[in-house]
Amino acid sequence: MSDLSTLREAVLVGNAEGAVAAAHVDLDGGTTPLDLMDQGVRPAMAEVGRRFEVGDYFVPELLMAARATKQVFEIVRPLLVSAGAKPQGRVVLGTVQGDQHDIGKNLVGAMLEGSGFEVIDLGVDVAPEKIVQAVQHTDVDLVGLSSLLTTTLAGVSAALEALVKADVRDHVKVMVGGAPVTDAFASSVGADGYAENAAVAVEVAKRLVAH
Ligand code: B1M
Repeated sequence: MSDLSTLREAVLVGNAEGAVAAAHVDLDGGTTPLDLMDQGVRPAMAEVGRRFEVGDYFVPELLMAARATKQVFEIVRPLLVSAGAKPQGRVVLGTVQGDQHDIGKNLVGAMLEGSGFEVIDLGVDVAPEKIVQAVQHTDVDLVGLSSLLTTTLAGVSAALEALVKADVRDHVKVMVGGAPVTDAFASSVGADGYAENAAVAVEVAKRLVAH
């Protein structure tokens, strides 16, 4: 595996063209698509977040880095999805209400697809009612909720409460994840599983649908 430093640097400065070129070189050099995202892009985005926190970066820099990441993901997604596997189950996936972050959620979705799950992606800023409707109208095995903001952790509990209120909570398993989400938080809101990254999400999803 290459050291991914060119890719990281390109993402960090929001150079989409450079990031795509570096990603091609890294993949040709034997880096796996998942390592490219988790060990190249993700640490770069963490550094983007840190710079934002200390006031060195502002929203435009976040957007440029996100644009670079999305273009890299366009190359990676087909590689993850075409991995193929036996059918595992159907997942409804979404970023919770009030939250626009979707890079991690999309990566989790692509990994699940690559592992044989059918993924119904409800997108970002998903209202609890929309999740309930998806569970009521489709034969769903698992609901996956992503939250990237401490302020939208409330959206995770709201979604779980809505499933209970609509009397469909027992029909599905619920997996949660995202930067501020922890195992303890997942248990406290009554989720069935927590995953800290996309690779773990696949393992947790498989375990949950097997029961
Ligand atoms: Co935002 N943002 N952002 N942002 N942003 C964070 C999250 C932040 C930590 C940055 C910081 O201050 N250090 C901070 C949150 C602080 C907090 O709540 N504690 C923050 C903030 C404050 C904000 C705004 C409020 C900024 C503002 O406007 N003043 C605003 C909110 C908008 C909103 O959502 N309402 C905002 C906006 C944005 C952009 C739109 C500019 C952009 C998002 C673009 C997009 O997603 N389309 C953006 C970005 C890019 C970031 C950072 C820099 C990078 C996020 C990312 O894509 N990471 C982020 C800093 C950081 O994360 N360190 C930050 C890469 C991705 C691969 O990792 O998303 O963690 P991640 O996903 C991982 C795991 O978490 C896990 O697996 C994934 C893959 O391994 N996972 C799951 C995720 N979902 C899962 C679901 C699962 C299982 C695992 O099961 C279902």
